[in-house]
Order: sequence, then structure tokens, then C-alpha cells
Amino acid sequence: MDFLTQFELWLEDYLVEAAKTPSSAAILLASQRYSLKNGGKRFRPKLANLIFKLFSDELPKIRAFCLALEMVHTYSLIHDDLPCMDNDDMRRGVPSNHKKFSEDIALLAGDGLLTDVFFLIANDHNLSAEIKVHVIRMLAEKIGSYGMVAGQVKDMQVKRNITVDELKEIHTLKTANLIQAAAMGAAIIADVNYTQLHNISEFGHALGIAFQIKDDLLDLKDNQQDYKSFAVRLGVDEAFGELKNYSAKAAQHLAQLNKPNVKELTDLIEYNLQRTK
Ligand code: GRG
Repeated sequence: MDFLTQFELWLEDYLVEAAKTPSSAAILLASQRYSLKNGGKRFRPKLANLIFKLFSDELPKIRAFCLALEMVHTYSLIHDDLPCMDNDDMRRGVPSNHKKFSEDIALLAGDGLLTDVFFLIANDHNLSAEIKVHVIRMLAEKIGSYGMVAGQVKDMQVKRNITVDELKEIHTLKTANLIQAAAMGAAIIADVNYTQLHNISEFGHALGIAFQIKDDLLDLKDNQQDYKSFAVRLGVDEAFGELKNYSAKAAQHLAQLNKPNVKELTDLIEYNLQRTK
């Protein structure tokens, strides 16, 4: 079975089990299910699986973390679409969560997903207590008030004359951090050594920035005036040059792992360069 099929089975199983919990609230689970299952690329779990596979074939060990990544990602998108944030009515071609349900339920669906991530990892019987604490600490750092949420606040405060360094900081926090966390969490679960974790962290950061630059290039048609976009701020040619530089940097750090089986990861770097959505 390929990983994506496996991931969708894990997710369905998780949602079915969640609904059996006596204290669960049906509308909350319906709202979470709606956003978890409406066609995301699953880039972060895919990345985590590929990093993990370099070191281990014990697939069950990565299950909870892969679900957690997609739950954090989904919470961030539900909240990002709310009227008090980006105020987007549509997500992936269908009504955004608060349009399908309501603002209060969408807010709480995101709150629940974020909290459940830590419950899920803490409950994982496949991982040692030490590894669980390491993963939770790393993930919380990357997505909380010193990471993704800080990035969202800085993004909201951006002025027209933003520098390229400020732009890179915002996109590191908002986007690259979760992609970097996907790679790092998988490496921690595989119990890699310090040097390997360092290279995987740098790889994840470079791939994360490349992912955002590609996103901005794809969005260019809709956002000609968006000065927070790499493609608008740098221009298409320079943004494309930066996309190539960060992709090459990601590949260099991958090569430094000295692992023979990195082809699927170099393919993932190439996939990001070429993707059309
Ligand atoms: C607490 C209000 C609040 C917010 C949490 C909203 C937020 C913090 C952060 C925003 C993070 C965000 C929306 C970053 C953009 C990242 C990005 C490029 C998302 C698109 O990812 P894809 O292409 O999406 O992987 P799919 O649809 O494929 O899953």
C-alpha cells in the first residue's frame, strides 16, 4: 500500500474512534472531519514519512505524528480563513469551515485540533516517553508563540516597506516552521544522532522556504499587489532564482546525510519546483 493510501486509512480510523468517545460533540467532529478530508496535498505527512524511511521501516511509529502534522496544518488553515484573519469564504474550491459551519464552531474546531495533537502524541504507545517529550517540545516551539502563531502576528503587522529579510522571517515562522517540524519530528522518532538532526533541520527549513516561494509564484495572478508575496516583492525572475537556491540548499543538506536512499526526497524537492497547485 502506498503511503498516501495508508495515511487516509489512519485518518479515517482516527475520526471514527474520535466519534466513539462519549463526551465528543458531533458538530465539532463534523467540522474537523470536513476540513481534514477536503483534498489537501498531505505534503507534511508525506515529508515526515520519507525522512523516517531513511532510518527505519517501523511505520506504526510515525502514525500519530503524521496525523498530528495534518491536524496542526488544518487548524492553521481554518483559523487563517476566519473573518478576523484573512476572511476567506472558500478553501480548496469549497466553502471554508466557518462558511460551511459557523464562526464559533470553526474557531473551536481549530482549538480542538491543536489540543488533540498533543493528546494524540502523548498517548502513542509506539514511542518512548523520552522521544514523545522531545517531539512535543520541538513541535510546540515551531508552531506556538515563538513560531507559527508569532509569524501570523508579524504578518498582520507588516508595512508596505517590508524588507526581504523581514519577509523571510515571517515566512520562516508561518510556513517553513511546520515543514521543518515535519522533517525534524520524523528524525527524532527515528532516533537519529545530533549531526543528522542538524542536517535534517536545515533541509526542512530550506524546503519550507522553497515551498512558500513556490506558493507565492503560483498565487501571483490573484495577488499582484500583495507586498508580502516573494513573487511580488522580488519579481518573478528573482523569486524563481531564490526558489532554485533554497531547493539546492535543501538537496545539499540531504546529501550530507550520506544516505543511499534519498531519491524520493530529492524527487519531493523537484515536485515542489514543478507543482501546479
Ligand atoms: C491562532 C488565528 C491563529 C492562527 C494560527 C493561521 C496561523 C496561525 C498561521 C497561518 C499559517 C498559514 C495559513 C500559513 C500558510 C502556509 C501555506 C503555504 C499553506 C498551504 O499549504 P498546502 O499547499 O495546503 O500544503 P493544502 O491545501 O495542500 O493542504
